[in-house]
Amino acid sequence: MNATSEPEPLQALNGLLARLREKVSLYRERLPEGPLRTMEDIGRLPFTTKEDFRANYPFGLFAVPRKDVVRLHMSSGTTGRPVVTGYTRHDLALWAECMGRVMEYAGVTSNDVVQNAYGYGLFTGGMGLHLGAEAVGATVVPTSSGVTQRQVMLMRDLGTTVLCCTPSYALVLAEALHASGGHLDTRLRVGIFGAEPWSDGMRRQIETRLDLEAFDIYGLTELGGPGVAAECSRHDGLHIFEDHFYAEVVDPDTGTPLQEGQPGELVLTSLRREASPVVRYRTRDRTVLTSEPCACGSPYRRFLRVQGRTDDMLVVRGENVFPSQIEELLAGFGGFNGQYILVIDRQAHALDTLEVVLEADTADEQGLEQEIRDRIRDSIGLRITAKVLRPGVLPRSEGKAKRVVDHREAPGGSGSPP
Ligand code: DLL
Repeated sequence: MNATSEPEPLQALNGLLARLREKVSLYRERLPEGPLRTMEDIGRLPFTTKEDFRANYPFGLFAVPRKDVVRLHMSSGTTGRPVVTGYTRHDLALWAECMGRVMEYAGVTSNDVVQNAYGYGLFTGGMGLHLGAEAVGATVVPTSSGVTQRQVMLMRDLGTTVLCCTPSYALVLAEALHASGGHLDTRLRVGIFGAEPWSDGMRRQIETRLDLEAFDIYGLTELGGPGVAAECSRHDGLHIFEDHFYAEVVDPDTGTPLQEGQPGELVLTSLRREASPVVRYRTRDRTVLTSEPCACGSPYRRFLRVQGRTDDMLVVRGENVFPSQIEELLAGFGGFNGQYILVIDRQAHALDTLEVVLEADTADEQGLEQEIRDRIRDSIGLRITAKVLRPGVLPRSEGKAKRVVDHREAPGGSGSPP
């Protein structure tokens, strides 16, 4: 696991800044003159935000002429214009290199059959994982997401050994596998899961139900998709591929760079991308950086599992909580099958309420509801109500799960604004 070391990060960064000043008007206006002397000087440069992408839609942030762009991907988000990212031929080669590394970290080789159930299309997941599987010479089965019964059939018939998809879809596939045939009877050994927050508790559930070793991978459209960071076999944080991406963690409120070990917002700079490079992109993802050496021997620093996005943090009666913290607690309850939603509401002139709605196989629903209420109050300090449903009732997700239903802002919703 050696870094491909050329060019050195500082040299790459200064080359990037010079290119951006020349080619991209937003950066020409914002970036100071002259090269940086150390990597840490990057903290003096301005941030790039999702709003910058939207304001420059579709090609305003591109650093090469459109004729040199051979691929576009994008993410829609919930509102507004999509975020567009472009790739030159060289960018695709770099992406394949990073994604090949993701596969190597998970121990995937040419002996493997990789079923890629990330969505193919504008989303970066499908094509990204596809590149990685091909880079290590595995046999790729590009199923894309959905058509769950066919996924299950192919998994058995083709002897799939590696499953790639979102963690929430992995749960759906596990359910379908167990429902058809009563026992697992697959050759699965590795799962490569990412694109949404998931707790360690969820990891244990998926690993047990699918009888595989689960690896967390991270990336985002603005940085070219998956392949920014990935877990190794130690499963103790995600190694950042620092020869391609420079990572900082900043205070989400002030933007001040934080020391390693302090939790904050991840900020990323792409060092080598040609078509859509970014400087100091504010991901809004919450994590912690560490340069403690990892037993796997990787030269790359790590960040801990991403808890969630700043915008997904729930603020209920003044308490801050990430859905993944609640998920982690739920995963400890026997009978819980991994399916849940969090419903937030506000009745007129009343405090916010949070109801945890989950599926569980239990004979004592009320007892379980009580236990969950107590556990969440004792661990997170949050008063909630719990509602246990029988398995199979909540909507299933083929991609990124929508875990939070917030009625507080609905016009004329269940509660009128106070
Ligand atoms: O989700 C890229 C990707 C595809 C990553 C396949 C991993 C696997 P976007 O749709 O732009 O891109 O969403 C990016 O998803 O800012 C995080 O909030 C979240 N996210 C991605 N990976 C993880 C992860 C892809 N492992 C946004 N843990 C990011 C937690 C993740 N959140």
